[in-house]
Amino acid sequence: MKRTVLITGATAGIGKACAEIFAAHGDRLILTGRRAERLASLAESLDTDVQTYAFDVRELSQVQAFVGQLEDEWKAVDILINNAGLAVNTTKIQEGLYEDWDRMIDTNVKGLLYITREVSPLMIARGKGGHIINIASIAGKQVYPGGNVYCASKHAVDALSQAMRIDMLEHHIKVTNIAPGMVDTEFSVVRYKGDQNAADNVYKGLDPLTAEDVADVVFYSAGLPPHVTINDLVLMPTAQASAFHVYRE
Ligand code: NDP
Ligand code: 8X3
Repeated sequence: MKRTVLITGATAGIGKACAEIFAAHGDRLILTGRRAERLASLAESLDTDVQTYAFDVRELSQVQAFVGQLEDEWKAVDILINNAGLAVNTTKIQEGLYEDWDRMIDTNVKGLLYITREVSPLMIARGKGGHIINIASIAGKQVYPGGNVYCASKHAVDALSQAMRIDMLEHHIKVTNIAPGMVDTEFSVVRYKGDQNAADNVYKGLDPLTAEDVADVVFYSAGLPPHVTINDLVLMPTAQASAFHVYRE
């Protein structure tokens, strides 16, 4: 049966790959992100029912307006993939830029909370359970040099996944925390503020995960029987053993 899947951050990387794999299996999609033109061309390329909404997850009023606009039949969200997120910069705390910190905390923590706060009551009201999949990170398990505020924001996601699982237990809502290591997406270009060279260096000499690799795991997690939940899953490129151990040729 077709499921309704809401994906944040579907304009690029992991979110886009998730849209593609769920669509290929016949699920219908609500796709969000800030770049409207990317959402439109993605929707155009997918052979399934798609609704797109361009807004900024950092803005509570925009999140509420988005959920308010959903037609009743689209309010029946089965799976919420909280994926929108970013890292900005690798400066030390004593040299950090407040605007970088705000972008990370407002997007990765508050944005994820706003979406979850607005969407989870829709799941609960239906009384049919549901599934929230949070895209966390190895940065939510370990703190590495230059990671500081990004790592803190992803540790918060890890904690919020645990909290959601407790709070929504009685409503049969699954909560899956997915923690990838290095994935070659636009992530590093964003982190290094458009410096493609710096971004390329992150993945130099190793075979990183692709967005599709992560999407495969998300899709698998979403397909388990109702009584089975993956609570927490760390996935890495084989060349990465931890946030600190990477083997480069
Ligand atoms: P990308 O930069 O390729 O994609 C990020 C997505 O998030 C884009 O669709 C972007 O859309 C969206 N986004 C960012 N800020 C906002 C915002 N304020 N409002 C709405 N949407 C927003 O990176 P990834 O695909 O790699 O990242 C996806 C998630 O995976 C993030 O949470 C990231 O932290 C996590 N992750 C990434 C890893 C990696 O190595 N790449 C490893 C572990 C976790 P738009 O700009 O159009 O708004
Ligand atoms: C992104 C992966 O290792 O840069 O979350 O933190 S890492």
